[in-house]
Amino acid sequence: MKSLGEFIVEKQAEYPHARGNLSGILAAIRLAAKVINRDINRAGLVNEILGDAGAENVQGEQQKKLDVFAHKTISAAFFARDDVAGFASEEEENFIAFDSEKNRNAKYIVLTDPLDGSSNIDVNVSVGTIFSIYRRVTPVGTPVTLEDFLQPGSAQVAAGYVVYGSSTMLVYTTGNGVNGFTYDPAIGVFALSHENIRLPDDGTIYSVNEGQYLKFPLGVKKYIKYCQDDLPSEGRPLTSRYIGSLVSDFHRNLLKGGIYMYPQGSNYPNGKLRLLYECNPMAFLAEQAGGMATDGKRRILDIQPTKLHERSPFFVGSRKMVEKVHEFIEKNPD
Ligand code: AHM
Ligand code: MG
Repeated sequence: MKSLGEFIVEKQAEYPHARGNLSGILAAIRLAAKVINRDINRAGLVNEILGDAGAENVQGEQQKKLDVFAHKTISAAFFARDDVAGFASEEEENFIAFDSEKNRNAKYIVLTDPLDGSSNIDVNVSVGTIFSIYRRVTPVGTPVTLEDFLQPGSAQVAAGYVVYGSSTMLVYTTGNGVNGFTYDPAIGVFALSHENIRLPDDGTIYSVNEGQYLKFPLGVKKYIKYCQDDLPSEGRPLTSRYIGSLVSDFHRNLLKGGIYMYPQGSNYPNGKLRLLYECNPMAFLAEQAGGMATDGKRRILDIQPTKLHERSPFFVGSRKMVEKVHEFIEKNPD
């Protein structure tokens, strides 16, 4: 068995000049994941962590107690180390500039969705933590600024997620393939279980909130009808699977092949998902596994963000499926 810790050390050794900062950040995420995992597993038993926090986040969404708790856990895990200069999260309007001298001297910033799909917590459905890591663009030694966070996804140094599912897994990339680690709670170790994950080029699963169908652009509606066509010779109808937890839906499609879509709609003119800590990290993982991620027209990783909590339409998964939905979008402008 190879643990995540061993794997990280091994990878770091391939870069003789690496100083271990990125490894330190991954170790902080690993620790936070264990703490969040423990609390999610007890969510039905412990009143203090189940239910609404009674406040809204910057997106105007109800915060769950576990959202707040996960945000604090991750933030504390980073602050306890010296490798992160700044941190931004779905749960806070502004980024946090860690202001100890050591943190100001750090090279990296991290963006996270601490608990994605949290509306699923109360009903025991899988949720996740998403992270995205960049090298800062402002000089080390100074406090980080918004500019450090508004980098295109192509500048990500590492990205990944933790899925708290029937088992808990951590999946990440540093730009050299995608690897997955399954948590063994008995020994408290993430063990390498999915080496060099490849996203199948084509798939049979489409994931979209079809309740929003009438609000979608025409091209997306037509693609959904294409998925539903009864054409066994071409492998259709496809299978519809939608958990409503991006991490879980993405993870299933990553392993089995499929497409996940959150298009723009009349209720969400720019889509629902956030570019910086939902779309970009998933796009980086998808591409690293051989898949594709776009906003229906542009490659997600090429988009220059202008706001911390910017939203984007999102189409991600098997290359052929994303190309197919593009054909429909191009042929059917609204
Ligand atoms: P969250 O970060 O507030 O949990 O919202 C993001 C989630 C995604 O995990 C999921 O794919 C999507 O919202 C589901 O949205 P909808 O309920 O509109 O289908
Ligand atoms: Mg989210």
